[in-house]
Amino acid sequence: MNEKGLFEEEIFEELNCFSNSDSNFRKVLSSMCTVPHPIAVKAYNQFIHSNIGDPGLFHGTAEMEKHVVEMISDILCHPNPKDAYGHLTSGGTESNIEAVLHMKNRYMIFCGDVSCNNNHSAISAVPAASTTPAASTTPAASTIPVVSAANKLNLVLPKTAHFSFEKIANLLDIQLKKADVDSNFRVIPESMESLIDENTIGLVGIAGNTEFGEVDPIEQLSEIALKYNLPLHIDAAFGGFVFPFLEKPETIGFDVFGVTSVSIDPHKMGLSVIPAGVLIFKDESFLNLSMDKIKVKTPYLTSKYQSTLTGTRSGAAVAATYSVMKYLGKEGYKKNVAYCMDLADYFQKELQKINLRPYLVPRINIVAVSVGSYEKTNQIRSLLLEKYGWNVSAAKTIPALRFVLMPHVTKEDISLLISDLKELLDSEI
Ligand code: 0PR
Repeated sequence: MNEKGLFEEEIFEELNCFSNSDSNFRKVLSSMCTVPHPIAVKAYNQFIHSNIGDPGLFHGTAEMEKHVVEMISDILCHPNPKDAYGHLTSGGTESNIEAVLHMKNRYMIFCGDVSCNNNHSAISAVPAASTTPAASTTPAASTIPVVSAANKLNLVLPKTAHFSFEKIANLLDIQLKKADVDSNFRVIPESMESLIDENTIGLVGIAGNTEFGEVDPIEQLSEIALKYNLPLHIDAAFGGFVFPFLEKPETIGFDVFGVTSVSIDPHKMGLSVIPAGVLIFKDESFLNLSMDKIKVKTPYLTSKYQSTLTGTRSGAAVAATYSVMKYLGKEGYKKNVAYCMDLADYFQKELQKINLRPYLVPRINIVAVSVGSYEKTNQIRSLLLEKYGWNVSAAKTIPALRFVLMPHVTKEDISLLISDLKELLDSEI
């Protein structure tokens, strides 16, 4: 570190150099993030000092966080948004970690884990199955045996789940049981059900999978979750701000009875700043006992307890998310999604002109295109960047280029990209 401080001009000269090497999203079709909305940036700056990890110092921001949770619960069709329980996180990874942590805790409590120092009975840890239409098919808690040390606890999820779940498996020492997907990359419910055993802590469905943007059959997953009395977490990190705003909106949230939690990222299609994720539970009662395991006393803070995974949390991200949601309203998000879907449509038409077509009819603004083997796909991906400056990604499930049509992309960009892609394909690399 330099001994003496630099002048502001010197620092900003350096910063300009750094930022010149960063992308400004021009020619970027690989990212699920975009340029944040100016309103979000303005609000972010106003609340730059705010830490909702210490809510007593930032009552206003804490109040705003409640509103954000309520607005998002509304988007996710919660029958009573005020009953939803949630908070802002740094993004999809943290939200998924915390959702699965609660599943694991719930299971351990359910099985009478000795380390659990609460006074409630194990049966009360089960979500309110007695109020569900499927209550009669719910197995009694006592029929689920205590996990043996030899068998790891497991999470049942689609093969297409985001890599954040690999981190979760490592962190929480659980096994991932990956269910097969159909030709549209939607999970096959029977495959999910066949993987459930006495060590299963919960199920995951995806609304907008990372590679193809597809959505799993959430209603069927819900039926399975209710049948086995398991929590069902929906990873809507990307799709949460897309599916509800499509011309024909898709059900991905709490109007499906068995859904117990959802992760949804304002810093992706929500047009907020990074880092802004949200984790929402249907209601707090589901968490009661698990929360006791996570909750820590915070004697020197303004609140008595903290039950979030992280301590210090960005109040600025709360303000940014609150502001952009208020500013755009549902109408604004519908326009944003319509713009991206129009790009996806245009992209398909342009692809046809060079004899390519999407692997699937895109459900949302993610398009996968086959151009040959894995090797050829990677070669084209690299050349698109090296020769023309295009950032695109490659799928891993199948050999295909993957394009994310975010709001910063234009039709002019697409035409140019297609002509560069044609030149590469014609050059017989
Ligand atoms: N769940 C799903 C379905 C996701 O697609 C992602 C991220 C996550 C969870 C994790 O979210 P965070 O990265 O916010 O923790 N998907 C993007 C991806 O892996 C994240 C991303 C975004 C990567 C922008 C690069 C980038 O430029 O592609």
